[in-house]
Amino acid sequence: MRIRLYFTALALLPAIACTQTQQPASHGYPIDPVPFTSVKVTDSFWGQRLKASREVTIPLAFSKCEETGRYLNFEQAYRQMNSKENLGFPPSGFPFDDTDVYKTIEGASYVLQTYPDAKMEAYIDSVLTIVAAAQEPDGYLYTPRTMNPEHPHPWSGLTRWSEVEGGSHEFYNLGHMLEAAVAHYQATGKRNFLDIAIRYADCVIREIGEGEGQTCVVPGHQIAEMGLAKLYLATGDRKYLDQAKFFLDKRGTTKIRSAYSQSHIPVLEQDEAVGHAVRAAYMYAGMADVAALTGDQGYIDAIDRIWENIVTKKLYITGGIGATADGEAFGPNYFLPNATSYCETCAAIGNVYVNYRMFLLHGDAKYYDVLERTLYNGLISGVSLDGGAFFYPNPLESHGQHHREPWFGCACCPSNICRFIPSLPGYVYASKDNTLWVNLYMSNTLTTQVAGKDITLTQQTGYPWDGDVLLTVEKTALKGKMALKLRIPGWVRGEVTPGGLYSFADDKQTAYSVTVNGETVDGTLDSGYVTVERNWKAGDQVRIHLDMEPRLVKADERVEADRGRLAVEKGPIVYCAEWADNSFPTLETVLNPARPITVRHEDKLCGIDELSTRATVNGKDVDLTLIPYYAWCHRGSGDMIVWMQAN
Ligand code: FUB
Ligand code: ZN
Repeated sequence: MRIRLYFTALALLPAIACTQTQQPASHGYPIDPVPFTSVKVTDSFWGQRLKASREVTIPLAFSKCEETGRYLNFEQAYRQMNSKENLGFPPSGFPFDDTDVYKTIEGASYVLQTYPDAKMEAYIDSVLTIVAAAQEPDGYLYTPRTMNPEHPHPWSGLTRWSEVEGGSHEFYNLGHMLEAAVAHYQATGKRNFLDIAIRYADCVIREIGEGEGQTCVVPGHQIAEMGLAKLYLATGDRKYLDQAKFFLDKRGTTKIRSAYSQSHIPVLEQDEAVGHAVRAAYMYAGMADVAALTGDQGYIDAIDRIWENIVTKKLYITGGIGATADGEAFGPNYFLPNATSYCETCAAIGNVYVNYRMFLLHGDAKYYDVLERTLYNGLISGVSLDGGAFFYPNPLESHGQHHREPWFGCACCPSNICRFIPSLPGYVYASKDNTLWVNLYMSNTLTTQVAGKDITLTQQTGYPWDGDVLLTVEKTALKGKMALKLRIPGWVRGEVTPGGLYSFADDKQTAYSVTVNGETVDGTLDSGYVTVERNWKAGDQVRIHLDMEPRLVKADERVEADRGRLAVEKGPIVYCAEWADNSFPTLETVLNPARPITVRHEDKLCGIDELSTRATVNGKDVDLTLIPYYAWCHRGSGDMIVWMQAN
C-alpha cells in the first residue's frame, strides 16, 4: 500500500490562526504513565504486529478513507459552505465517518513519533488542509450537516445538537478529533490539527451548557470526555476539563435517559455495566480521567463498582465485552453466549483503556490481568496477522460464517486498530517517584527517568510462549534505591480472572520465582507484584520465571453457555479448536480432562505454540489440535470453538 499526497483544490487555503498556548497540565493519576516513546519494542510477537500496523493497517485505512469518500465529505462541506446555493450533496455513510480520518491520523502520529517519515507527515498535512476547510467559521466541524444543512444526514437532526443524545455523533466526532489532534501535535509539534480541534471544542463549550442561550445536552456516544481531558492536559486550559465533567455530571438528567447510552441514571449512581459496550467503556475511561484530574472520589467509587460487575459477571474469557449484537451491548449478568457473542473490537480496545486507567488509579495488578487477557485475545483477534483485515464482532464460536474484512461501511474497528496498536508500547511500564512497575512482558528497551534520573533497562523474553523474562539494567544515573515492581500474572497465581468468573479446572500448581544477579528474592506479593528495592547498578540482572503450562478453565455455573464445557489456556493466551487443524466436526469435540496436553512451537500463523491432546468426537478418539484464539480464521472460514464440551 503506498501513500501519496491527498491533492485537493483546497490545498492552498491559508492556515488558520493559532490560538494561545498555555502550560500543559499534569494527568493527576497517582501513578505516572511511561509513554510509548520511551519503549522501543524489540519483540518478535509484538514487533510483527507493530510492523503490520505501520506498513499495512494505517496505509490501508488512509486509502480506504480516500476510496470510500470520507475525504470527499470534507470537500463537499467546504464547497457547500462557499456556495450561495444548496448543492444538494446527498448524505453519505454514517454520521461518524469523519472519525475514521481522525483515528487514522492519530495512529499515524504515534508511528511518526518513533518512525519519522516526512512523506507520511506531508500526506497528513494534505488531509488536514481539507479537514480545516470543512470547519464552519465558528469552529463547528461536522460534515454530515455542513455539506447539506437543509437535508443533513438523517441521524443528525435538522439543527445542531438536536440529535446529539441520539445518533448524530457530533460530540463523538469531537472526541476522536481531540484525541487525534493532541497525538498529532505531540508527534510533530505542529498546531495545524490542534488548532482545528480547539476551535471545535471552543464552539461546543460556547453552545453547550446551562447558561442563557446554551443547550444542555450530553454525548449520545461518549469519548468527548476522554478527548477533552486530553486537550486540557495538552493546553492547561481548565475549561476543557470542566466541559468533560459537565458531560459526565449531566448524564442521566437530560432529555434522553436510556441504558443503551448509560444515561438511564446519573453516572455516580451506576453500578452495573449496561448498554452499548463501546459507549460504556469510553465513559468509564473518561470518568477515570476526570476523577484523576479533579480528585472526585464519587467517580472512582462508581467505576470500581462497575469494574467489579464486568469482571465477575460480564467478561468473556477472551477479555471481550458486549454479549449481544442487539444494541452492540452488555447483556444481563452471566449472559455470555459464545456463537452469538458480539465482543466488538472497539469494545476490547475500550476495555484496555478502562483497565489501564484503573491501574493508574489503584496500582493493583488485577487490572493488568484483565488488560493482558483482553490484549492477547479478544483485541488482537480483531486484526489479521498481516494487518490488512478486521473483525467487527469477535465471537467465541463459529460455524464458518465469519471472516475478517479489509474495511466496513461502519469502519470504527479498523480505524481504532490503527490508533491502538502503535500506542501499545505505552502500556508496558509505569512509574512514580522511585518506583518502576513492569506490567507487560515483551522484549524491549526502556529509556526513561525514575526519581528524575535517567535509566535504561532491557527486557528479553519469549513471552507469550514462555514465561522467562530477563531484565537488565543497562545504564542508571540513580543514586538511591529504586523499587522494581514486577507483575506476577493471575494465570500463574492460580487466578484466571479476578473475582472467580473463570477458574482453573485442573489440579496443576504453577509457581513463579524472581532472582537478582542469581539470588532468589522474596516472592511475597503486594497487590500482585513482587517488589525488589535496592541500589541498582549497570549490569544488574533480574530473572523472572513464570511456569507456563496448558491449563483447563471452567466458567462459573451461572454462565449457562459454558456449563459442562472447558476452555484451554496457556499463559496469557486463550486457545481454540479450528476446522483447519482438525479433520472432524470441530464443534462436536469432547475434551477429556484426564488426557495430557502437549505443546509444540510451530512456524505457522507467524509462529505459535500449538497444543495437542486426545479428545472424543462422536464416540471416537481423535487427535485434537488447538491454536491461539487470536489466530483463528486465517486459513479460510470454518468451524471454531473456544468452550468445548468435556466429559
Ligand atoms: O457509533 C460509533 C461506533 O460505531 C460505535 O462505537 C460502534 O459500536 C459502532 O456502532
Ligand atoms: Zn468498532
